[in-house]
Amino acid sequence: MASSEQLDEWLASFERDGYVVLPEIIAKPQVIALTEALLRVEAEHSFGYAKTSFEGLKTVRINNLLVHDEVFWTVPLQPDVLALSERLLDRELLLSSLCSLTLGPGQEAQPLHEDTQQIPLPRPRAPLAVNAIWALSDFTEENGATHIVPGSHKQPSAPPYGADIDTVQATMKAGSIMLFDSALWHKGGANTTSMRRYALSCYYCAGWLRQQENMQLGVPVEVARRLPQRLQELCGYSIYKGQYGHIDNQDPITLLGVESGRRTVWQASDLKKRRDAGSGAK
Ligand SMILES: O=C(O)CCC(=O)C(=O)O
Repeated sequence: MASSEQLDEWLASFERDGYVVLPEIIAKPQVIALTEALLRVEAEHSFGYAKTSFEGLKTVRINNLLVHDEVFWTVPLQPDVLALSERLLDRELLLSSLCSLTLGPGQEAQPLHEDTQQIPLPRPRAPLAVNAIWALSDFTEENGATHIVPGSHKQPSAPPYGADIDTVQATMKAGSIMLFDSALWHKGGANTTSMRRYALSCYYCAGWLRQQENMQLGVPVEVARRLPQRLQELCGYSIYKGQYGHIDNQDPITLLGVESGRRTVWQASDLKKRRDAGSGAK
């Protein structure tokens, strides 16, 4: 885990530029294990190319990765990325989506966009979501390293969709992670090589925002029961600020067998009242 000085430095870059690259923070054996799992899942389920130009007609995207292999459970829990995301979104953040981005040879550049442009809130704004792009291959200009417009998270609007404007490419070594504000203007690059570009997108959102993938139904309950508790919370088995997401006043994590979940805000305020009255009586 990075030092708190290092985390502060990464956070300052993120806030200034809208992104930060964490160079080679994932060890090689983990990069290999993740890539091998992607290949195995792709073959087992005969996943083919995506069907839309946005997702990439020569790109294999495997969604809902948590259900496919336990090795993917480590991704949303990566300590440095999770610590930064918690500082940006608060500790009650959610995992919004977890998917692969395998750019095949001949994949064209994606249309320029930002990831929360459908959310009807004024810009510029505090981060609503942050995307962690995990490079499982070296990201090069030729194989489609993500294009970004540094500082564009501070623009008063999303980019004109697909606009042809100047960008820089986030080239990085395999094992590096680029974390960026969902409001940053960006796009996947074109892959002009004969090799695939392997990557993951681990996308977190504020705890009050709807997740991009429906994790409570998409991850079957028998899988959800086996996840580490922090990952269960990230999937939405949690109550935001003790108010949003409860089931009959219970923290949904209790449905997964965790004995005591968090109190609702209403239960907590009565408890405080009783405690204050009790201490006043002493
Ligand atoms: O593949 C990439 O580098 C970026 C993909 C992306 O931005 C997206 O699908 O929203």
